[in-house]
Amino acid sequence: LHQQVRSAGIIGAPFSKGQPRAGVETGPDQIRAAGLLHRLQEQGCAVKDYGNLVFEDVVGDHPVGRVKRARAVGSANQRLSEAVQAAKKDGHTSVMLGGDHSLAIGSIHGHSAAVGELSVVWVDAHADINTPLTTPTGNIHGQSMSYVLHELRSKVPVLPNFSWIKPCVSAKDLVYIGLREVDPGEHYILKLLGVKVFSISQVDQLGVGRVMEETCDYLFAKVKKPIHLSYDIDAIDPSVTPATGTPVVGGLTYREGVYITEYICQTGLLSAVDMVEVNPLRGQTEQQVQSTVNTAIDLLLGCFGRVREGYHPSDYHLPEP
Ligand code: NNH
Ligand code: MN
Ligand code: MN
Ligand code: MN
Repeated sequence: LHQQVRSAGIIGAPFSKGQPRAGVETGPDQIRAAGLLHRLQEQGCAVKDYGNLVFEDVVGDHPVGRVKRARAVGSANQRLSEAVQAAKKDGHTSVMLGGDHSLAIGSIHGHSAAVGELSVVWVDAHADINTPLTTPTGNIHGQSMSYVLHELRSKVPVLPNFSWIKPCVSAKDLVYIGLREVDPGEHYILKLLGVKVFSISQVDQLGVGRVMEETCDYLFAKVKKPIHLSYDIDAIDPSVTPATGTPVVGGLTYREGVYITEYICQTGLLSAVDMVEVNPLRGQTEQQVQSTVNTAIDLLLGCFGRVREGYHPSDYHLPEP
């Protein structure tokens, strides 16, 4: 049935202070309530649920320059980093359920602290690579990559509660897929660092099959590093996943989105995944919320060996008449 035994270490991160819209902190519980654990177990995946992290309130978290709620984001991510390190040390593929995408800071940091150098595949409508000085919004969920990239170290001031963060990813080990709303400062950074980007336009041009082949050819050119898949649900078209804080028209189809997870899974290198920005309060109907949550689950099932062609047990016998 399954080529290898997989195990998922689920970490709920009910955190929303990397952006201004309430509701995204309910993502982990909604994704669990829709059956994630059972569905993973059903497909032969071992599951350990570490529960939800508890994030302390931070008083006096006033803006630092343009950056909003730095202290809360810094301390939440420090806690998350430790949880991801623990899940990796227990031998699991770490699954971080967000929460907003600022949580990628702690997830990537903890993953790298546990396993060393990583490849990062960032699937998103947005690049989330603003620095505290280029951000047009001040929201840290639009800045996550800037804190973990070696190459941006000298461009990123150390914010309160961020001093524990050590850059741990090289620009050459990062691939973006699905971008379609990139700020000018971000576009400059991507060109400056020569980051590999498959914008939604390249997905149109090449098709998702070639995008994934080229993604892995590029990342595996020298050595095969463990993969960190950071999946922002807003990468998918809002007709499918409307319940998210910043929907952007013209996104990945459901099928393209799932194909990305199937392809990454079959590399055998997936070591941590983030599923972020599912915000049930942003759905206008129950159907919109369910479609968003169910898509998040299907993406995670794809990460853990689900294939759409179907399966049969290795001892299957065709019934004789
Ligand atoms: N680029 C914008 C910013 O930096 C929007 C980021 N919003 C996201 N990112 N949802 O995935 O604030
Ligand atoms: Mn069942
Ligand atoms: Mn994002
Ligand atoms: Mn996004």
